[in-house]
Formats: sequence, C-alpha cells, structure tokens
Amino acid sequence: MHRLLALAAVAFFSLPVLSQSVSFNPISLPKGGQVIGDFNGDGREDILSYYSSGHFQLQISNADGNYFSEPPVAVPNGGNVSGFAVGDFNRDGNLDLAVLSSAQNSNLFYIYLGNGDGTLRAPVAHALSFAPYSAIAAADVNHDGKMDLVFMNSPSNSAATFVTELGNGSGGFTAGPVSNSTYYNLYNLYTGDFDGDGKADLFSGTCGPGGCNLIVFYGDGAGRFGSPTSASANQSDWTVADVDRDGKSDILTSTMGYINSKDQPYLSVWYGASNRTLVAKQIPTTQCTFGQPAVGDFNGDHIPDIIFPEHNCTTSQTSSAEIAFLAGKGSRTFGSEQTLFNSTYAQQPGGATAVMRGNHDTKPDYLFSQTASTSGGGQAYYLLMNQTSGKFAACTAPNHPTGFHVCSPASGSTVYSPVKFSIGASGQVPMRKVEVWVDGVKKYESLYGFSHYAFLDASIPLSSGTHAIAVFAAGWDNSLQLKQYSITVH
Ligand SMILES: [Ca+2]
Ligand SMILES: [Ca+2]
Ligand SMILES: [Ca+2]
Ligand SMILES: [Ca+2]
Repeated sequence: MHRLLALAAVAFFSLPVLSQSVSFNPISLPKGGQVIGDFNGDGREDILSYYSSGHFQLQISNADGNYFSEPPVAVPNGGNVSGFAVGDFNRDGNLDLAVLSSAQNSNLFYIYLGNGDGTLRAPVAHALSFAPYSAIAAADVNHDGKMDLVFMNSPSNSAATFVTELGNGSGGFTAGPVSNSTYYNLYNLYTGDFDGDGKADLFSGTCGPGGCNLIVFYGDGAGRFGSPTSASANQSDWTVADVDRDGKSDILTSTMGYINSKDQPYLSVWYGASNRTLVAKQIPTTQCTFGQPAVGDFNGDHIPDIIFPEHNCTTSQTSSAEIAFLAGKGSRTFGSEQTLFNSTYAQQPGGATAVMRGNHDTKPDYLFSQTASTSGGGQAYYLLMNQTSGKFAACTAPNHPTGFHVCSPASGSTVYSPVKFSIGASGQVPMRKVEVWVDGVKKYESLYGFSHYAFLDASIPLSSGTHAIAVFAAGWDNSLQLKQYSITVH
C-alpha cells in the first residue's frame, strides 16, 4: 500500500519534467543541406545541397524512411551554384526550384520545374538586367498568388541592390521593382515578416573588422524593400524564426567570437516588432554557443524551443561540444537544457542546420552536419527524428507539398457543439498559421507549425444549423490557401 502511494507520488511529481524533455533518434544521411522541400510529394521533406563545380544535388526521401541521392545536376552556364529558392512557380501543386549560378558575367538564373516525383524538368534560363547576383529568395511579394523571386546584388565596391522578378504563375517571370540600399558586402538573404504587416520583408547581414550588422529591409507589398532597421552584433551565423510565437519574424544567433573576441555562453535574439524596431535580448546557455541555432516546438507544449550547438568554452580541439535543446517557457524566457548529441570542438557539430519534416508525424525533426571525425574526413550528416511524446498537433499535414488534411470536422458532417477542428496544412513557402472562419467570421487563429507545415487544433462552440466553413493556411509572405465546405451542428 505504502509502496503504491510512493510510486504514484513519484509519477505525479515527475510529470512536469517529462513534459519538457525531448527524445530523438538520429539517422545518418548521405548528404545534407539547408534548403528543403517535398519534391516527390510523399509528405517527407527532401534536401537540396551544393555539389562540386557547377552542380547541385537532391536527397530524396525513400519509401523505407531513408534518403537516396539523385545524380548531381549540372547548371548550364557552368558557374558555381550560389543560391536556391523553392516554390511552386507554375502552380501545378509540385514544388519547383530556382537556381542562381555565379558564372563570369552571366546574368542568367534557371527555373527547374518539378515533376512531383523528385525529378526535375530541363532548366529554363531567365535573364536579369545585370550581373552578378549573390543571393536569391522566393516569396509572393505582391500578393497576387503567384510566387516571385528576389535577387540580391552586392558587389564588394558598391551598395547592395534588390531586384524583384514577378512570377506569372506559369513558371515565367517579368522584371519588377529594383530597390537600392546603402549597405555594402551583404551576404545571405532570408525572407520573413519582421513587422507582422503581412508583407514579406528581407533580412541580410554584413560583417567587417568591427563586427556584424544585421539588417531588415521592410517590404511594401509591391516588390520594393526599404526603410531598413539595423542592429550591431558580433555574430555571423544567424537564423530567421518566430522565437516568441507572436506572428512576427525574429533573428536568432549564436554568440561565436568574432575576430578577437571569445565565444560566449548565451544566444542572442532580435525580436521583430510592429513599429519596425528589433528588440535585442540574450538567452543564457550553460556553455559557449557557436554555429546556427534552430527553432521549433520540439517538446510538444506549443511554445517554441531552440536546438543549438555549444561547447565547453575552451578551443582545445578534443574538448567536448554538443547539440543541445533549450526548452521554451513562454514570454521570451527559456528553461532547462538537454544534451541531444555529443561531439568534439574539432568536429563543429551544428553545420547546415534545418528544422524539417523527416517522417509523417507532426513533430519537427532536426537536420545538421559535422566533421566526420576529430582528424577531419569530410562532413557527416544527421537527421534527428523527433520521438518525443508531447502534445503535438493531432492532425498530420497532407502527404503533398501543398493543401489541407482536415481530420475534423469532415465536409458535410453533422456534429455536436463545441465542434472539434483538427487540421494540418502544407505550403510552398514556410508556413505561419491556419485560421478557421465560420459564416464569414474569423473564429480561431493558430500560429503553430514548422518548416512548410502549419496546424490547428481548436474546440469552437457553434449554434445549431448548417454553417459555411472556410479554412485558410498562410505562409510567412501571407500567401493564402483556402478550403471551403459546410457542416451541420445538432
Ligand atoms: Ca510546380
Ligand atoms: Ca507574386
Ligand atoms: Ca512585413
Ligand atoms: Ca516573433
């Protein structure tokens, strides 16, 4: 009797700890990469990687749960691949690929339309007004439902320019607005919505002897980018994610020493705000951070968490380094840490990180690389498959790169109030939210998802009778998908 009570007490008090901890199963991949998308429409994301001298390569998900390498694809102009962008440029439901290749004096970019089975059609070359370009990003920047491309031209001796190519929805593009900046030597280009106005913005950075400058260029909804807000940082590895789940994009960095400064035991975040400021805050960690952090609800409590590399603050090659998990507590605070993967400082775990859908469940998985051994030997790639038993979304996203999976209520069904809505959505851009509207009135908004997927679970009281249901899924650029149907409430 006493023994049973004691066990029950232990189980009760250990529950809060259990709800925060995570469990991952690592699988090895032939290759990694930071650009992902479901190119073969099986509900698992595939991985795009650079390949030597003018080639790129797709790692495609297999039916057995692993990945296989497609043959490397040669880019026609022979230049080195300098950027990828993913989107459904011809709106056939299959993901397509835009490739930027930096050949000498080439002003071409290439569109590879996807066949939906992991294979790509022959590339179609498009000419830009000038060359060279250093980065490419995809978003529907003018809200016409057709995916657009933004190119960054940042030569070393003049200020960076952003060139928008407006998509025609059939795989073609026409020259759009050009936005000039006053910033030199920008590198990396991310899209997000840092002021939460529903218009896609750009983020880029530049680093010099005095440190780095993080810059957000706000979109006007017509393809122009300007009104920059900048923040000084020591950090050169950054990621764009909604760290506090307020619907505005944020910038998260590790605190790697830059030039003569040392690595520090905290992460830095700049929170996006509707007044177009960036609100800086530090997130303490137990060890020194380096590399690129990643954000997602990895433990199933619907609060964003962080996975990041850290090491014991010495630079001895054999000293310990690890991939760590930091549980979000809400209100921009973070709690307990957990080690996910042990390594050494020499191996620099946490290269090429991405949060992705590696299997069919609703739990975010984590992709990273590291040097194969302490003595070198190329890169080793790992996908940490999330096995955590938390309260994740109840309804999976469809096994397709776009569309909805409505688990409840079914179209035409007769149900009791409150009505349980449980929906997963897939999109061609990173997803922000799912909304349920009833008879033309917005009833629920769910800012919950990861990568190209968003989810909604809600219990909504409805009056008796037949109701018109509209379900919206929105990407970070506010590109919308809509599903409409009716239900009857008893
Ligand atoms: Ca397509
Ligand atoms: Ca557009
Ligand atoms: Ca915006
Ligand atoms: Ca945010």
